Amino acid sequence: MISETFVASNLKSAYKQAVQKYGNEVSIASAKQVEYDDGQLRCEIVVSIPKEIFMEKSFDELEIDGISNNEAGALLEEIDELKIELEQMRDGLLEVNESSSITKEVKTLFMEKGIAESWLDKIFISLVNTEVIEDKSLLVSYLFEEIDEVLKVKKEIFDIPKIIMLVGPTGVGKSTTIAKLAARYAYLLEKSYKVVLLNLDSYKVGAIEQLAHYADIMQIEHISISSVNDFREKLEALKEYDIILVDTAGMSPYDTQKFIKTVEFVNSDIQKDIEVNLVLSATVKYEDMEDIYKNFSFLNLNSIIITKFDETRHFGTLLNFMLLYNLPMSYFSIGQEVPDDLLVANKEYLLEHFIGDINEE
Ligand SMILES: Nc1nc2c(ncn2[C@@H]2O[C@H](COP(=O)(O)OP(=O)(O)OP(=O)(O)O)[C@@H](O)[C@H]2O)c(=O)[nH]1
Ligand SMILES: [Mg+2]
Repeated sequence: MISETFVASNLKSAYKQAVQKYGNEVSIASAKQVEYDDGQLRCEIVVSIPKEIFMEKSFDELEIDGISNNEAGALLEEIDELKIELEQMRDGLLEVNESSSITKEVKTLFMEKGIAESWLDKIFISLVNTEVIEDKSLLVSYLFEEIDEVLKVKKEIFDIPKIIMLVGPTGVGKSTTIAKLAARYAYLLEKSYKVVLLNLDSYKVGAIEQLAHYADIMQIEHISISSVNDFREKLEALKEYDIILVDTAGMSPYDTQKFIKTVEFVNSDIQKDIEVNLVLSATVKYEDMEDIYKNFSFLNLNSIIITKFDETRHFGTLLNFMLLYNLPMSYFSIGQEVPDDLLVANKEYLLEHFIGDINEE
């Protein structure tokens, strides 16, 4: 192992520097706060870098001429041995984590709330031999900070004309959210946008009526689309509109036929890109998450709308989805009322709910 010191204003930034330079395999050997001559407190960490990685990074910047095949072979062999050593050390570190009662307690707490073990392990490994891992509240705050850093929010930008399509599993609240968005863009912002609703949802009895009902109340134009050709023609004819909201049929992640149809719409040859929002209920089941992402990601997802915030107090599964797939969030639906129960997505709201759930322990 090779040691190197990194200095930054806080532990996390110092660790980040080390990771940027040497990758995720570095581990913190020690950490301390030091007062510098300018009166500022800084965090000094000493990281251990596996020899193999240190060599690799150093050699990356060097030109090595005339290295013989034998020498290269020996070097590769040594690297292989180091790799095995490294894996053993990694396992050892995991054991260290497992045996500490604080990490165990915090890990169980977050896992019970839905956060993936692999995600937590990655963080715990980076904290071995630091004070953070020895203090429960420090460790919990560190995890919240990490979550906050990974979550992404999509800014509401009106680069009009704009086509916004909502896709998602059945009954998650796509049509209700479309109605809320229509009201927001047409009436509730400083500027009024010219909005039209399109409905690709022709599979379900009552689906067209539902959206038409909202459209009539809001006096917003509403059009049903029958085919990809029709879609193309209608978009061409609707050029003077600022925002075109497209509702789609709810799809079970296993309904291949509907997927193929929707992919055709998303990829149709039109002038403007479609901004595809996956609508996901905050009550999503852990077992369904992966299938939902795998299947819907074929639709070039741009962002996520989370609905039914009011129907659960447990947000870990949802948060886990965000941490794993890292799509930006655009809006939150927090109830059935049109148009009131809609928020522009913000991390604080989601984190506050998650922290509330954790603190109920
Ligand atoms: N509690 C709660 N209910 C909601 C929310 N958003 C929508 N709903 C309700 O969920 C039900 C289904 O809403 P829809 O908007 O029809 O859902 P959808 O995704 O369009 O459904 P399909 O088109 O059948 O796939 C309705 O009863 C809505 O009032 C929400 O944020 N909270
Ligand atoms: Mg619908």
